[in-house]
Amino acid sequence: MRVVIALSLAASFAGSQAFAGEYVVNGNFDENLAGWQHTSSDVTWSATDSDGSPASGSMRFDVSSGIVAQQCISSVTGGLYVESFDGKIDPETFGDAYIAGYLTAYSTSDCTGAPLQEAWTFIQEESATFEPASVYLNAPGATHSVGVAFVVMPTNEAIAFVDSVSVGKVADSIFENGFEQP
Ligand SMILES: [Ca+2]
Repeated sequence: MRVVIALSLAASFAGSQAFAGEYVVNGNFDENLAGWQHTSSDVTWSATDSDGSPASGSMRFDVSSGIVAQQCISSVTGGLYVESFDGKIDPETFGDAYIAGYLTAYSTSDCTGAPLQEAWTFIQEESATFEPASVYLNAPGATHSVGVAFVVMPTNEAIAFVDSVSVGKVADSIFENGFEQP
């Protein structure tokens, strides 16, 4: 019950509460995919930007099987994390597809070993425009790193984009007692 209350409050504060810093490196993909790891040449930088900016781009997936792009936020502690991003499954996609955005807490400092806690959200509708999505992770006290990952999973062949990735930690004081005020 306490967790439900905390997550509900988190949702209501997401729009106005300042985060204690930005944890993601190169979440706007201005020039390249620096800071992101992926195991396939099917993930490339694209000049398509979620805000239409000519000075920025996005991460593009052109995949016929599931693919992962990720980065590890190391040397962090437990608490409530929120990830927001913009995703687009291009209408040229053949068959169905989804973009899954994951946040995963690890006890190690480099996102290895068994996950302590995991949270995810999906974008499943094909669209000509980017759609916003967000997900909260209640990372346990033993957390020492948080993985940020995107999985694009097509039934046939999908073209998808991810942009404007941001991860913040919601102020601890809001959630120690489950209420806005201590
Ligand atoms: Ca961008």
